[in-house]
Amino acid sequence: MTTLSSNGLPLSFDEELFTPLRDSTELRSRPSSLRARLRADGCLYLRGVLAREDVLRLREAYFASCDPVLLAPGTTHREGVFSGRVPPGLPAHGVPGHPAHAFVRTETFHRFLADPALSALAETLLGGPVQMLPRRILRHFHRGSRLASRAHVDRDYMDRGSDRVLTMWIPVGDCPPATGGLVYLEGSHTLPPAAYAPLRATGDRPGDRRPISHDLTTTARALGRRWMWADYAAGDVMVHLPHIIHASLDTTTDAMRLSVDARFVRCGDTPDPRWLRAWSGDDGA
Ligand SMILES: O=C(O)CCC(=O)C(=O)O
Repeated sequence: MTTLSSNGLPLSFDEELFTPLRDSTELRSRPSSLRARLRADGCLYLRGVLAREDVLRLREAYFASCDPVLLAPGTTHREGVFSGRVPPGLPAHGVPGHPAHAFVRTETFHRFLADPALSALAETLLGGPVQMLPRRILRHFHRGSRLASRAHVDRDYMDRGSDRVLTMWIPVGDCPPATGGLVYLEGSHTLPPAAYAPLRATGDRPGDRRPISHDLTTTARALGRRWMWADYAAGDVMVHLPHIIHASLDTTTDAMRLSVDARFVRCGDTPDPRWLRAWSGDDGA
């Protein structure tokens, strides 16, 4: 049996804790079925929304902007293979001075996210003209860090505006579970928040009301649900609702995990004001 981990805690990759995400790619040409699937599942796994080459070019551009110490000798920026060494003096992820902070402010990044495939998908799902919120996050994980995203719902991080928000999670490179893919707790968008609130007291951040838990095994067992996973490829896009519980796995491969997450609201809806500025790792939102 394979063992994965999240935030350093081992997780058995078995049928008790995991089940594959339903592939909704074929519904893309049927808007009402696609919307119904999103309501039913709380998320959509869509393959090949973006051109693989465009995604890999973004990966290449980001790693080219990093200190070469980070990359294994003899490998390319596009591969993004970790050398095992973090550049000395590297600031915390996404804060000024870290390459991710500069990269989300580049024309290359803006052009990538302006791909009409993304806005067209959001318009189909939200049923009208949309706006992508300016706070777009670039996440970068490497093996050995034992860092991953804790189980959470997006609404707890953006609760000062309309909850008619869609998140798109875009792996920037192939991303099987061992590279640190996103996982979703099945049917959890229908749970009342009171059902998972007690888990916060058992997590590693009991003073923070936003993350639910760093412990994905306990979360799955306490709520009697499995984590839905996929073997993501460059070009795939996940869409999810703000009330579904999700988390990420640790990166244990040599290939580094790079991803972007962006949010859409309907034009005319009031967005959370904290999401109207470019992302910075220290913006507290
Ligand atoms: O990429 C991650 O680890 C977390 C992403 C996430 O939580 C989101 O896109 O809502």
